[in-house]
Amino acid sequence: MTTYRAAVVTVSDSSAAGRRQDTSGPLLAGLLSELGFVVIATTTVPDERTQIADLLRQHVTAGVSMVATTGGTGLGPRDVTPEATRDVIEREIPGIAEAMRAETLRKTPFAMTSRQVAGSVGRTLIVNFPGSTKAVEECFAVVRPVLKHVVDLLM
Ligand code: MTE
Ligand code: CU1
Repeated sequence: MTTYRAAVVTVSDSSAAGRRQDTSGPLLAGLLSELGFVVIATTTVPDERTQIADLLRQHVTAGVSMVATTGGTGLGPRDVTPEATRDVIEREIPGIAEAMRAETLRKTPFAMTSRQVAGSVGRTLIVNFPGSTKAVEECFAVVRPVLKHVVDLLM
């Protein structure tokens, strides 16, 4: 039987500095566990493009099936998660991000402000989620039915 391993990365200056409790990372880890992924790491990194990209590459090298990030997808001057993700992925999978935005736009017009991307590098899928727990819940519900199949396609 295939073991699906995942890593969760919370991108947030305040959480990385310990000024703010990270709730979205643990939520994402819980949702992935429920789906059958073994979550090997839940880490926090500041909104720094090179640090985010380095951490993503570490997880890719460790051979996880999926890296889920939360935060840093918006329009703030320090929001660089999409750029860091593009630094690492080989192939973008626009449909995954488009589906999350389009489907959750029915719940909030602010969904259009998230620049989240998804893509693959080698056998690893990377998916950006917005920062709030509400957004993580809503967006995860959209991709939940396809995640394992997407990961299978990369193997
Ligand atoms: N997407 C969904 N589905 N639900 C939400 O509540 N919040 C939006 C957006 N995407 C939201 C969402 C808001 S208010 C912001 S500012 C952006 O995600 C970016 O969030 P981030 O910079 O924390 O990633
Ligand atoms: Cu916002």
